[in-house]
Amino acid sequence: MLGIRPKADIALIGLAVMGQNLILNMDSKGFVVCAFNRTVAKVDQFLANEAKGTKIIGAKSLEDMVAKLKKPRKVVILVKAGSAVDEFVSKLVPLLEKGDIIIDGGNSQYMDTQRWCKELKPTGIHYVGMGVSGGEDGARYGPSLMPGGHPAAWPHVKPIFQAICAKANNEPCCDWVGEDGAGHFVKMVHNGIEYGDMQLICEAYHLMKDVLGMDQGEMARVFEEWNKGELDSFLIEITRDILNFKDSDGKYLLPKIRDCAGQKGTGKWTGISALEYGVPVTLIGEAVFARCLSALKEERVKASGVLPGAAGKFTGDKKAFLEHLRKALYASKIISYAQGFMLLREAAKVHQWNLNYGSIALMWRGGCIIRSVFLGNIKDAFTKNPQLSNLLLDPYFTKHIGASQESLRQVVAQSALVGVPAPVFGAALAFYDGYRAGVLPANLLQAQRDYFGAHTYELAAKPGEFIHTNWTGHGGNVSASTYST
Ligand code: 2AM
Repeated sequence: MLGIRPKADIALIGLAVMGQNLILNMDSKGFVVCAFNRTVAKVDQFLANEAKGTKIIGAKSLEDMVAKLKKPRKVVILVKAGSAVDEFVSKLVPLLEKGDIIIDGGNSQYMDTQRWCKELKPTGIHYVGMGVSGGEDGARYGPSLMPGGHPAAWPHVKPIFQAICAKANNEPCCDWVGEDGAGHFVKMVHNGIEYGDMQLICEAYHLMKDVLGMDQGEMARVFEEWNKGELDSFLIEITRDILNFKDSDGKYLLPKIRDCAGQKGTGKWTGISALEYGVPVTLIGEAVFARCLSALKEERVKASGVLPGAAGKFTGDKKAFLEHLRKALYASKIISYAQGFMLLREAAKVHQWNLNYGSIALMWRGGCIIRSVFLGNIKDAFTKNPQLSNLLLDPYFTKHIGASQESLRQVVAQSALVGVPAPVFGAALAFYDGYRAGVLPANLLQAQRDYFGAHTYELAAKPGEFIHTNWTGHGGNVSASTYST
């Protein structure tokens, strides 16, 4: 390689559509990108087709790629999460030197990113785990980028990532998230919230269709209206378009689609984290389970002919109910995001990540699937008060949940009476009433635990002092300090 002056600003490994589009995006912003892929033939194909006429260069091997990079070298890996990332990082490390930067832009689990950060620390090679959201279009024209890892990497990659990311009110939807796995953790929670938002919209559609008997054109017009107000968001907008979409036979496509949801696992991982950190992220959990239930198509069809439903029919005012539905969706969104930020806060505490919640809201404000006007209000709330313990307690959101919670009750009650499932609306309301309850029935729960397992309890008047009662007269007076069920 002697005599060849390295000219690439950054390299990207992984020429699937996201990788190709990110490269084209970086190229369009003036950066010289070197492309590489496991199946090397794809590099030439890419250069001859999508990348034709650009400044993009290709590499024939990892060594070739590294030689073409300016220092400190920056390498983005965008391949299948898991072993493919591990393989590339392992191969790259011996080729790189202190100060070089590896950025994993795939959907890796945050624990994998934590592991690599720890492992590479002694080498001086900086590791970054970066959440990328926005799909193919986002990658090409402006994704939401959530980088975290070794902070020393940030000044070097910042100019590139903030140039290619989405902008919201001229501010970049990309900022440094935090240490080790923070970027991928935030991306995971983003995806979980996406599950919740989508399921809420699906439940609203279900209620419009089966409670109000609306046709698709009518529903599309309602979503069109909703998109002009507080609910203004990418997901509401595409729902309107999906409802309006007609197949080649001139009929609506949506009713022809099998009602079985798929999933790739990021919602599930948010749920697992919620359980692990003990944070009641009920809405996302219920959204994941709603997908699981939808997948039981054959069983559901069989049960539909056997199990009786509700006797009730909707007799109320359609227009009023639609307004309840809009407000219920808004209230549930506030609750869902409050839960998501609760999870971020707890994980940050455990891992000592210094998260900036306002900046996370801004990263999600544009470019990604959950982008919405609403996230601008969340950003404002955390900017005003970075120590805000819960979004529901921010004056703006307290006021708005106050104005919409009655509607959420109407929707949950009505759906129960007519037998149309609305599990995520229900989860939102149950959390809300639980969170605002000064007293919960956990006194009985503690008594039960102490009754059968001598797990002890505290008296309300003496918190912190654990005592045991001999409830039956024939049990012992010894409490169980290690036994736990
Ligand atoms: P490929 O084109 O050689 O299959 C999305 O699948 C991207 O991840 C592609 O660039 C693909 O490379 C890459 N990829 C998938 N599995 C891989 C593995 N086990 N090792 C390396 N790259 C992999």
